[in-house]
Amino acid sequence: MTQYHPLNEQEAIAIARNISGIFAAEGELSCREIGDGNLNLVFHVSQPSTGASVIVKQALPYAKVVGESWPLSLDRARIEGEALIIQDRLAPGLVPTVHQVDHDLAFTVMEDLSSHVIMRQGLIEGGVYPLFAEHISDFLAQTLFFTSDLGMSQQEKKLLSRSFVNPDLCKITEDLIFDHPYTNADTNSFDAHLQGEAERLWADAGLHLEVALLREKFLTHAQALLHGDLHTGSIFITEQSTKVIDPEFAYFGPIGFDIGAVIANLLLHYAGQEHWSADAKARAERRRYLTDTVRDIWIAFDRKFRALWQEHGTDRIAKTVGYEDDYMRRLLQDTAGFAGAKVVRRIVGLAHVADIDKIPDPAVRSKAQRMALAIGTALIKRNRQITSIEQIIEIADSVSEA
Ligand code: SR1
Ligand code: MG
Repeated sequence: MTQYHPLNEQEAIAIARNISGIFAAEGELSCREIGDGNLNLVFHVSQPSTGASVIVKQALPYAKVVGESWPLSLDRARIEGEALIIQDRLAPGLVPTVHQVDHDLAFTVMEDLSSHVIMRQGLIEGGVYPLFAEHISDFLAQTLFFTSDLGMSQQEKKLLSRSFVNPDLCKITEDLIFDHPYTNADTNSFDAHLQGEAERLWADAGLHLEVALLREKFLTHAQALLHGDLHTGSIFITEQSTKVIDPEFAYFGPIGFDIGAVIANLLLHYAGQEHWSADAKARAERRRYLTDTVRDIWIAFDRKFRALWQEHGTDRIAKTVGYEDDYMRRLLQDTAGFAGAKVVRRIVGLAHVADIDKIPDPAVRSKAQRMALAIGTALIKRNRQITSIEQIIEIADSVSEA
């Protein structure tokens, strides 16, 4: 057994060299630590003479974004590796190939996706991804249906869920998404001009009731194996290809949490158009592209999930007339509520998004932040009344046109 320690670049090279079938035996390897996320080390190991490369991702025993005062279990590296293997089986081609998982050193060696761009950055640069809705709805429908009680043996699901008990990472979500934004917490971080908006969030009892109900679902509703952190920074993309990465927050939770994460990040980018679009016409077109994508994702997800249910549904009682429609209505409502919570946390909570924070002009940034907060709080407050994806889009459009 190797004692855990943070890897250095030479050790990452030695690990990568051991993976068979990637690098030529002769030929130097070079390595750069490229991790820019909140939690992990990420080494890019490449062989200039052949162009071959892999990623060695290692968990640190604390949250990198905060420091050693916030310890985190290394078990998340095992969870990430095992989630990727399940997702690859259920949604082939939509996650990176895993070459090796090491539990002692808490690293995963995986396919290098440098030919892709992180979707958040791609969107900021004006990228259009015509296959994204098709790909991400495949990923969501396949991974969520086949790990739910609808699509797998209910006994096997209970046994599988033991491998995805993820208390430290769930605690991050419980605090940073479902608690801290709604109180004057030390972890919160927001521009001074948002003080009044933040105080209104902290005082809004009706909003808190909806957040409490969503939080209860996150805590108790073990519906399917979630990715758990499916924002646009967890997606590598090109016009032809989509790869979902980083499922270290994976656990058995409510399906709408994953769908809501994707939609929330498209809506954050929608709010960011105050800056990223050149003029009013371009802004309206870009926003239309984003809301079309939101619509396409839900409609394709709904169709694919229902088709899987019809073809692979495991039991008789789940085929009771009316149950499928009721289930899908509740998924859409959860999607709206979780999307709202994920928008709000990115404006006033600990971890923000470049779509908003990289807006240089404070007045424009403030407008985008207020818009995001208005969209997020409306989605949270109205989630239990939502019956159609059009209502989610109308909320965003009515805020941006106000
Ligand atoms: C302390 S970690 C902050 C955030 O980064 C991750 O990507 C998750 O979204 C988490 O909430
Ligand atoms: Mg991540």
